[in-house]
Amino acid sequence: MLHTEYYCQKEKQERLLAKPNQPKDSYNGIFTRWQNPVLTREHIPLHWKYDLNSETNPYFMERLGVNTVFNSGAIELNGKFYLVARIEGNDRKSFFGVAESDNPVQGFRFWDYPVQLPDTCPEETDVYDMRVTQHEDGWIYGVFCSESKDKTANDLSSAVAAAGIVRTKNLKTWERLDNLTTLHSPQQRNVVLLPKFVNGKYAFYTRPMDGFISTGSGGGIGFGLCDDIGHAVIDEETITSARHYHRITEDKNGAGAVPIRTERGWLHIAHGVRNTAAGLRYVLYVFATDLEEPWKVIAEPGGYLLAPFDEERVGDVSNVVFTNGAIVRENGEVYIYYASCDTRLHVASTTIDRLVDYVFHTPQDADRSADCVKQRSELIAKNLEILRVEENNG
Ligand code: BGC
Ligand code: BMA
Repeated sequence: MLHTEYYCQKEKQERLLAKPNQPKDSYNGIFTRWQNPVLTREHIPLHWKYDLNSETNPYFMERLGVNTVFNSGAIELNGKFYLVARIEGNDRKSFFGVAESDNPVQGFRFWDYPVQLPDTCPEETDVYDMRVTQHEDGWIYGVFCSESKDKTANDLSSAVAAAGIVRTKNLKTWERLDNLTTLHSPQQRNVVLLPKFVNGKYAFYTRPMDGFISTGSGGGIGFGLCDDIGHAVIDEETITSARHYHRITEDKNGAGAVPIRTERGWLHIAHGVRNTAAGLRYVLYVFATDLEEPWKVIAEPGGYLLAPFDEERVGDVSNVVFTNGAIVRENGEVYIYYASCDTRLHVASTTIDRLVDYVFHTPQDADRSADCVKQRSELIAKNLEILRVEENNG
């Protein structure tokens, strides 16, 4: 006999999973935010948290609670939408879970078990933020952060971040490959595999950094090639989108979703971080790289694409939006899955055409207040002229 509370909780969850999503009533012409988060801790199957045996769990208590569901890889396969989400237990350890839906903005349901990632690194403490790349070699790759304790440091919270690599054909059985080695950077986070070979090699966007948190001398998002995906080693990392003083990327930046191939170039939805009195602030931004030489930035609008607004601003790690997955449909629709505050996962929708227009026609960062006012005043002057003509005609 199941506890009566099971039925109450189950019904509540079914209502949540069946809830239709609606676009939000905010406009910028670039993308549409959707009202309901697509994944939260309330989406976690009850049998992942409770012991359903009333004898061993008479109070129907959570035995293994889940704290948050957020940063998620994303892929469409055979007309279905899959999110490979970062799930954090009450114990702070993260793991991955696949949630599936017929609809890109609602109805995501976790499979029966979390991802059984092959346990090949005894020193690995935590795994998170998987980017899912459908590669032209026929495999689906997952590249994620593999975090271990830094045994050389006295500081208890000192850690080492590396890029773990797995591959699969069905998101069910995963083969673990060697972690990525970057010869010139001791740590890596936010590594993303490009879906296409470049000069016959596997191409990664990296994020060279000196320490676990600080990117130090790391100038921005890197790019590197490797021959053997089974033992991936990158020698040279070329900086693509760079960090800049007084821009949204001043403190750090990193690749986000798997880059989107368009006729004009690769589109990148990345994150930029600046430091504030209230801590780090994470926003999403966009840049484009050349199709043939994908380490060359060919356009980078000034400012952010998407920043934490309203209820997105508060959570475990406040003032953060982060993406590591987007789905691009054959009809040109784009669904950007972004988490707020390391707590829940949202979706914003747009199209390739809009993103291309955005990336190539949004002004670059003018870098100085005076020049920003000039930039805006030019826009205003042209617009006032248009309005004047319109008024005379009307
Ligand atoms: C956390 C990540 C975070 C990183 C750097 C890790 O321990 O799990 O969410 O990005 O630290 O702050
Ligand atoms: C990072 C990421 C994310 C996280 C963000 C904010 O460095 O790798 O996991 O969303 O910090 O805490």
